[in-house]
Amino acid sequence: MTAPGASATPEELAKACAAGDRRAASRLISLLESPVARDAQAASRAAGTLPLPKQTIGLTGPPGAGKSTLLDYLVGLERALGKRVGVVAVDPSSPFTGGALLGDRIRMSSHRSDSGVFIRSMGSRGAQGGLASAASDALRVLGGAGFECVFIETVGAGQAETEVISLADTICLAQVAGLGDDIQLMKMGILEIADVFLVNKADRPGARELKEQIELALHESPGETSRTRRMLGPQLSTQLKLPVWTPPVLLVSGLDHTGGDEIVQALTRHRTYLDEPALATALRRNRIAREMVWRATRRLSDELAAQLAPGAALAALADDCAAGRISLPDAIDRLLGKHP
Ligand SMILES: Nc1nc2c(ncn2[C@@H]2O[C@H](COP(=O)(O)OP(=O)(O)OP(=O)(O)O)[C@@H](O)[C@H]2O)c(=O)[nH]1
Ligand SMILES: [Mg+2]
Repeated sequence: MTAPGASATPEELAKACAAGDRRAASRLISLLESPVARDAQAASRAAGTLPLPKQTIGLTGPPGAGKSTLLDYLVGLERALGKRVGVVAVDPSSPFTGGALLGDRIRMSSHRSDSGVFIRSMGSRGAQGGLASAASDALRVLGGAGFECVFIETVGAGQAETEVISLADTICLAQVAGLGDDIQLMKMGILEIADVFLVNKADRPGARELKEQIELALHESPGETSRTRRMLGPQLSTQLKLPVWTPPVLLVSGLDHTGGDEIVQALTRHRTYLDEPALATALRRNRIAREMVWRATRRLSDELAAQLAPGAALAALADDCAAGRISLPDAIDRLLGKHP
């Protein structure tokens, strides 16, 4: 098959992806991030026909926790198992687009020349749906292009990052000693987001203590900490006889290359856990349904924001409200056309 030309449509690019053309994959992802709504939408539709990767692994954690360094190491280990590996590094604060995150580039440079590895940074919000939608579509592009194991790196802060990380089948949370205390961990609600805990920079003081703190917190945590169970809800979990998943807490160092085999083992174990057929079906449905809801919500909210743009009608309502002629809830009803 000849490579698609410069004027190739998103459908042609998607077809070329499915035939394993990585340049087409790269171009389709750029289109997903396009500020031109029409292009981004067309790319999203074309990407939507491609399959998700067999395994998507989210890696999140505070800035500087060593995520990219760890990924560089993990990519090598997964490659050694013969898998084709993708990495999508999502950084909403990045002013760059198109894989130009300097740090990620340098840290993962050891895989740059490997055609079995695809590394991509995404920072642009694009024209529609936001970063999480573009990242989700990018996962399909990579799945379509034959990358069976795809990592998503993100700093776990705002709404967009939460959506991005929830796209992963398995979530790893990297923590390092010295950034905050166990209380801090609990406050952040981190016990509930991860399937696997990575206490990174094991070469530094305090790592072992942090591992013990997390294990203790998991042990003492009231109620259900399993992400899968929370995602499916108690009723469906009981129906599916969902076994308990106790998140492993692993001491690792991306820099020293220690603990990687344990990570790969934990990822495989979690994959096997999720692959039980009835559970896999329920999770697939749940994931797509959740994504449909947040994408639809986003679309409605964008449409509404455009409709409600400041204008004479809004100003008049605000004046009425300020003068006490109408209450704020009534003014909002009227703004939304819910009042005659
Ligand atoms: N001592 C030690 N330092 C490490 C280790 N892993 C990474 N670092 C260092 O920590 C710093 C941050 O590493 P990154 O891999 O960029 O961390 P990150 O979590 O990807 O950072 P952001 O993407 O900016 O959130 C770098 O200076 C690394 O060299 C480790 O295992 N031990
Ligand atoms: Mg990084």
